[in-house]
Amino acid sequence: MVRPALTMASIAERTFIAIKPDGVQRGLVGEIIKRFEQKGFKLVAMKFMHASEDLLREHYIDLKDRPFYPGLVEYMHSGPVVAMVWEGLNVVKAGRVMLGETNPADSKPGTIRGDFCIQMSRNIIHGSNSVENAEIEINLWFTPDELVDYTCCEHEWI
Ligand code: IDP
Ligand code: MG
Repeated sequence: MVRPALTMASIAERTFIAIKPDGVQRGLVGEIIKRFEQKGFKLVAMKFMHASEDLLREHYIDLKDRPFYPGLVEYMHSGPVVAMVWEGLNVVKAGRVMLGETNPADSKPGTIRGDFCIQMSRNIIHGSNSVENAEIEINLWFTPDELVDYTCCEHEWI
């Protein structure tokens, strides 16, 4: 049997996922983590935290000139979030597909935003939109020692 070549770089791709304050308040933490686990991605880091306004302003710095930027920072600061790093083949792209579109109204049923929310300004989850941004966001939210290095038995088997 010829197996498709999987390079370490592609398997080890990482994305930054955050369950926003409304996702936490609505009790969707377990459901969201379950979806990433069931898909086959590997959890690398996770913390439950009330993010500072400085961190959130920096996280959304690309949107600083948009009219909704102050409200977005306020929303993200309104309660605790679950910040996570997930790893796996094409995890950035696959994560975005799992999230759905920015506007829940455009998100298909079966996606997280398609299944659990209705408003763009309360869309329960964040996911990096490129490999480059994932790296920036991971470095912004986590210190290197918070990224846990371990072997996942499932991955050894695959
Ligand atoms: P994304 O989260 O799907 O990557 P972005 O365009 O990066 O979408 O926007 C970041 C976040 O800002 C969105 O998830 C959403 O919460 C919020 N947002 C985006 N566009 C609007 C808008 O037009 N009105 C209010 N909030 C918005
Ligand atoms: Mg974005």
